[in-house]
Amino acid sequence: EGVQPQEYTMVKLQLKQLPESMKEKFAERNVYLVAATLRAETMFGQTNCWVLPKGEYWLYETVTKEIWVLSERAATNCSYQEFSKEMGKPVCLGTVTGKELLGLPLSAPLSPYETVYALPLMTIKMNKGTGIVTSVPSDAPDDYRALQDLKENAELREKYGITEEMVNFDPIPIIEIPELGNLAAVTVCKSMKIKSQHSVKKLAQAKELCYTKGFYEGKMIVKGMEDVLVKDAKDIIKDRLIKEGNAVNYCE
Ligand code: A2H
Repeated sequence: EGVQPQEYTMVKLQLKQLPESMKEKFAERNVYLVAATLRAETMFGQTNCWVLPKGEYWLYETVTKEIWVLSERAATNCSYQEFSKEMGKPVCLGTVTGKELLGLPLSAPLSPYETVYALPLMTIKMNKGTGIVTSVPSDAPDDYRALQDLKENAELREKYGITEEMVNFDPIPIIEIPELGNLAAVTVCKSMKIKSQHSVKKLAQAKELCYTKGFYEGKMIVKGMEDVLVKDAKDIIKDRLIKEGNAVNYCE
């Protein structure tokens, strides 16, 4: 937890199907899992979205009547950042647990996969960002490893009601990094022999390597953005997501 304010992009992944507990009351509403990311330019590589099974999430109603699923803490912060009518008074229409969200289909902006799924990540911190994390296994070691855990472990999938189809998504090459290639997180996790999402120390090293090298030396390889440096792409993509109504700026 730094003392510096952190500037995130909140990316909205719309639920294509509601959890049982919401089906009647919210049938006509647009409901989004709202994920906080520092890497807007990687949204082309989304394969799923992470929630904390034991986490409790608010159904936060924004000033424009959208419903955002995020932590209470994030909802309160949002209410100070022009997303609520009254400052400091977030409207809460109910709560859901992460468990209830598991396995639900979503649409993730900019991802080539038309439908992705909400999956369990045990290392989510509820006191950071929104408590929801979008997953880019090509460039985020944590995401790659957690998705591999679910792919490799049928018992883990069963425990959370996750099917093979929900995890059957390949990492997407979106950024080329000198020496690390176009699936940096995969390369680094393999070469460091990281075997679990709970391998916290190694994952922190892997993350640092991918992040620093990727940000300064990486180039985009997605269509229409070929050769744009990652550090230049970030704001271009962020602005595009915001303009299209798929993201907002968020500070904490
Ligand atoms: B990043 P910082 Cl491709 N708990 O987004 C755990 N992790 C969280 C979180 C929470 N409550 N909220 C956000 N995060 C993740 C993309 C990404 C991210 C890529 C590469 C690196 C990377 C796709 N996942 O982060 O502690 C989110 O994952 C490495 C810096 O505030 C968010 O950005 O610095 C990042 O951690 C925020 O971490």
